Amino acid sequence: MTSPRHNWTVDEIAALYDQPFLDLIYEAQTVHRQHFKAGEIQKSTLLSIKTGACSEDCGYCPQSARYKTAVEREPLLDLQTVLEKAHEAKESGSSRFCMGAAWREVKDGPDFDRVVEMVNGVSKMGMEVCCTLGMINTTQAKRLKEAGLTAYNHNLDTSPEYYGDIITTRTYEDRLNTISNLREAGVQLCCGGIVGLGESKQDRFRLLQMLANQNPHPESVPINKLVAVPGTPLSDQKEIEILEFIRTIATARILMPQSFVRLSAGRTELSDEAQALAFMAGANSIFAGDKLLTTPNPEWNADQVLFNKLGLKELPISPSN
Ligand code: SAM
Ligand code: DTB
Ligand code: SF4
Repeated sequence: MTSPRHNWTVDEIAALYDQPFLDLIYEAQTVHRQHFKAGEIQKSTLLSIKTGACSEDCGYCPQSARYKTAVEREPLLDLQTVLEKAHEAKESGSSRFCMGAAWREVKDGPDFDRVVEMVNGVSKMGMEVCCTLGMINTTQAKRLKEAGLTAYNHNLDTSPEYYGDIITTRTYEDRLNTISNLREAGVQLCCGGIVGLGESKQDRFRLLQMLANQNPHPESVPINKLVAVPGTPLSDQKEIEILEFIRTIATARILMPQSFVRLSAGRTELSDEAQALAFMAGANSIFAGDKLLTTPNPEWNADQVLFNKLGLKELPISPSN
């Protein structure tokens, strides 16, 4: 049994990532089976509760007010609408409901009060509940936790070195501070990044190192493949080679053996075979439902067919929730 480490060097990560592909997948699957039941995949449903008009300049994001994209801005949804969506998600087999807001940061006031009510309502439905609302302080994080929040998503996105090429309106340090505020509040962390932003392999290693050297590891690690959205600065970014994407997932699995590794954005561009490889490489969570926040995701039925073909099972909601 491999126990989690928090002192990975870039050279060690490079050696894992660059080993012969079959050896890498075998190692990742071996580690995976030491900690998880093979073939059990956790499904999360995403809902954008506040869409577009974001002040930040994240180069990949269709919700930034700085880029002309097809995203239509929408104010914060009302409580009832959100609870109905959560109910539908539960009925369709999701064990976790994640609400995302196109905010730079959480601001105290009526909107945040409403989000706290949403968290409370979803939690009472017996689902795991997750939020991604931008930067947050410890007091706000504690309020969400008391309302029933299971986890908070805040990504590092890429390496500290490449970060400034992608986002200029907040720093890597800001992200690390939010992560430490969440830990201080005792909230579980969902923290990962994006590949295919034009980063080098070295940047990918550094992102993985920044994630894996956190102690404890983030409980879930979303690995997003860039969705190149027209109108964003990265709209013409060349797609990352799928096998490199799979290598990233497999390396994440080996580095963070007890974390849920989530095959996140970009699934619509993956074939069934590529997704099967990602599961083989240790991914054990997906976003389910036909929409991520603003971009498409595979339809419910398509996922059902894939699960049947591969003999995968949905992870049930844990009894503590
Ligand atoms: N506004 C909050 C924030 O930035 O933390 C929460 C929502 S934001 C959309 C959540 C994450 O989605 C980003 O950190 C990024 O990793 C991911 N994301 C956004 N647009 C994406 C895209 N086009 N392709 C892949 N991942 C994307
Ligand atoms: C994460 O790492 N990926 C999800 C979730 N956390 C919030 C978001 C992906 C967004 C993809 C672009 C969009 O749909 O707007
Ligand atoms: Fe705003 Fe988040 Fe999109 Fe950045 S990723 S522009 S902070 S919604």
